Amino acid sequence: METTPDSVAILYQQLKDELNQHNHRYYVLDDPSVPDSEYDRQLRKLSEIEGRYEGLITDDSPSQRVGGIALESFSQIKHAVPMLSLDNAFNDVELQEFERKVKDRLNYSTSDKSQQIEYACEPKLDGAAVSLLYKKGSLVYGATRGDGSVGEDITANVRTIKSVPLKLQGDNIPELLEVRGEIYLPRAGFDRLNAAAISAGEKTFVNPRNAAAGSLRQLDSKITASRPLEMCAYSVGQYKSDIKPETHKGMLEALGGWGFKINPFVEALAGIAACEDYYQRMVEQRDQLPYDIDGIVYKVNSLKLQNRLGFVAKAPRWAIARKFPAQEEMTRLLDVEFQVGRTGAITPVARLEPVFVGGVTVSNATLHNRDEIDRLGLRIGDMVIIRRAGDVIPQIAKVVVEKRPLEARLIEFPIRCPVCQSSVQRAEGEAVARCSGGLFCGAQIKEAIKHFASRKAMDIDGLGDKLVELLVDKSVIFSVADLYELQPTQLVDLERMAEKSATNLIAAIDASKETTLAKFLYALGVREVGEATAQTLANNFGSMEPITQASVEVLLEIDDVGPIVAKHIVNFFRNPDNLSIISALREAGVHWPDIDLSSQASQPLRGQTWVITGGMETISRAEAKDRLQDLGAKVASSVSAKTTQVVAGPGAGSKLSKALALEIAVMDEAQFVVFLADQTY
Ligand code: JCF
Repeated sequence: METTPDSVAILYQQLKDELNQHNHRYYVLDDPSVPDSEYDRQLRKLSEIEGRYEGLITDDSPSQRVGGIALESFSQIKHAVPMLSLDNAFNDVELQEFERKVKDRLNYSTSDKSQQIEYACEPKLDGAAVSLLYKKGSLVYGATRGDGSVGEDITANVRTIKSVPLKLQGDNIPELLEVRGEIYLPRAGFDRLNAAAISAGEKTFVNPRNAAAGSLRQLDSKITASRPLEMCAYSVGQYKSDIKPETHKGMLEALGGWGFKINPFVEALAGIAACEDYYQRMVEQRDQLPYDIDGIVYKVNSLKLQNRLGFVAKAPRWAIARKFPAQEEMTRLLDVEFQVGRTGAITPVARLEPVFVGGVTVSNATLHNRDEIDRLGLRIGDMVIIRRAGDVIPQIAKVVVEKRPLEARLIEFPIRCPVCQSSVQRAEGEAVARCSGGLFCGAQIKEAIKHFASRKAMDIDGLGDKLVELLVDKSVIFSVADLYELQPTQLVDLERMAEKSATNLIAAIDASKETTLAKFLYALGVREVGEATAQTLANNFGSMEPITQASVEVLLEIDDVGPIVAKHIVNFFRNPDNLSIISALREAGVHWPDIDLSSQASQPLRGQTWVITGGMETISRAEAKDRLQDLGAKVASSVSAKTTQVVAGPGAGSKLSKALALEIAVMDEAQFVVFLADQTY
């Protein structure tokens, strides 16, 4: 054996200390200070050193224990069958290595293709492992993994999780069944939990796994009950039953039959090449899944073969986890820049040292607003944990305070707009700061024009974002109205613009003059007025003038228009600059057919307010609402003196009583269906 140089011994001790520190933060406190990828790297480095200098290994090495320590505040449960962990493969070569070892041990030929091993493949959920014991079909206890041989009794907590059966269902219920599985928090639940934590001014969780583990460790099970946790079963510990499935997949199917949630992507595939293909397929699906997965688990499917293979230390020889690219990585915050949006909203954007995370290279992350910066306690120069999961934009999940450099700088939020120097204002109770420059601000002009030209608005083909920026930067145009005055020569003078594209663009701008009231309204970019609201406004008012003059009260009469939108609409049309842009556009020839409200014979219910209550058996509520709106009625959710007609389905309650008290006409579902059939379109 090699002797250990002093430098290696020092490095080894440092690594051990650091890893033990990470372990404590991660397993005991549920508050990791570095991403898993960093932890994995350090652990691999440690294993490498231990592989080379065996004499160094001590009992306190993180490699000598898998998992965390059982907390004393919960009582302990000894696992009769140890809870195993999984060895990792980080690439195809390591996966092939795994298969070679399996075949070697089973005396299978590595060249004869007829001697294929069948593997059960499944996504590896990123949550917290649990063991659930059932006697004669009833849940006896639930335990965490702990260190694999002793865990914590979290029975009260697991009982609150809806996907954990309290009593097994189906046939052939085993006398004794210990189910192993993963408790996890779907991404949507995680986002909700963190949003609630932010509004309560509390600390957020870094990722769904920490949130799940933290939720399970609550001494008050009411807190656990309030968290949208789920449980998915993936294997079996103790087992006493007359029926014995022969494969892992068969066992999972039996578990499914007894009422456990089983991952729908489980497949049994022959040979490691098919497993690599499965990995590729799941990598492609990963972002679309509603929960985080951090890899694929492959298990020798035959339980008899699993038995023959056995396990080493804490991991089975018959299974391996092929890891995905990490969804969290550590990198440095180089700078924070401030972007100005269409409505003047100032968004801080983090410029990062590029880092590969969740399968892509990330060099920017949004910081949402000033509160987010304060909440994170972020400084320029900090090491940060970037999380990118699902289709969403990368987020800064946490600052690694331990790694803050001496020269880290506080982030100064601008008091003047970085583009037009107008003052930045933040309305009472609003998280967003805005540039007060309005259409004086170059950034707001650019965004307004991009929005105006976009497909669902005026649909000006060939007027892309880059061109808009160029036109505004070169002072060729100052507002959307200027688009209609553009001359081909002005465009050709711009770099990169050929004569042909200039002519095409002018033609597209010309074609956009013929539009609809709804599209035009949407194109104006009134705050909070999306496509649907624009359509509603057009249908209700029929033409532009009454919209520009509508009061908040009048607007509130309209279904789907709330007080905030109403205020934005009124403010927009009170602004003389906006009115003069609208006039200029109309003078330039932008036009649309007005909607003749008086002759809307197809809308016999115009001016009426209907309320639907109770269930419906022959028509869905959504469809009933659509039909009524098509007929011109407003569909309200509560009964008042203004209600014209109530439709009461089976089970109608207080709304029906109120309608009867107010002597409002009521029809039942059968009458309603006949009524609809009588309406001719
Ligand atoms: O989804 C998981 N996190 C997962 C973990 C799935 C499995 O089939 C596992 C596991 C840990 C150990 N199987 C073992 C044996």
